[in-house]
Amino acid sequence: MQVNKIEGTFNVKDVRIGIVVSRWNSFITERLLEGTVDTLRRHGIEESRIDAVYCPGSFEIPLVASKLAETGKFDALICLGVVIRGGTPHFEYIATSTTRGISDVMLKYQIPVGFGLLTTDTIEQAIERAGTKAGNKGGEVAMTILEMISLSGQLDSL
Ligand code: RBF
Repeated sequence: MQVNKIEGTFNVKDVRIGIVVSRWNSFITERLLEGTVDTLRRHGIEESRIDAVYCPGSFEIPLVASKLAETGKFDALICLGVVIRGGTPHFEYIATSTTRGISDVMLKYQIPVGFGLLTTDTIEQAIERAGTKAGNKGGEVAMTILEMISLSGQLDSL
């Protein structure tokens, strides 16, 4: 193919990343945070360039992300939360509103915002995705964010 192919790499330098962590289901969100920071660190991002901001629950994530983005100090944000169905309609409300809110922040502020919100039927499924059977989604979202920082930089200088 002779097209100009534009794609991100995982090689990004001197960036500042903000992570929003929900305290609800904190024993799982802390594992997601560990996975995120470990992956960023192994790709050359110094921990001093990573800020982790805690909020009460997933519902609060979009506001915190929005305030961080508003500072203009972050190249990207990563949002971490765990919403477990648990048989109440709250699951749908919280999951839907948080998802939409995170997406809104990304589009409004034009910076990559990683979606690390686990939405599961059971607590076991959430544990599986936070460093056990199904890997660590925190690490996966960190990889996505590195790629998106790289891609955004290239698109900004087209
Ligand atoms: N927050 C989460 O991050 N994950 C949840 O699974 C979760 N479940 C909730 C269930 C109920 C019934 C309520 C009232 C709140 C829940 N929250 C959950 C907290 C929510 O995100 C928010 O912090 C609070 O509703 C306060 O605004």
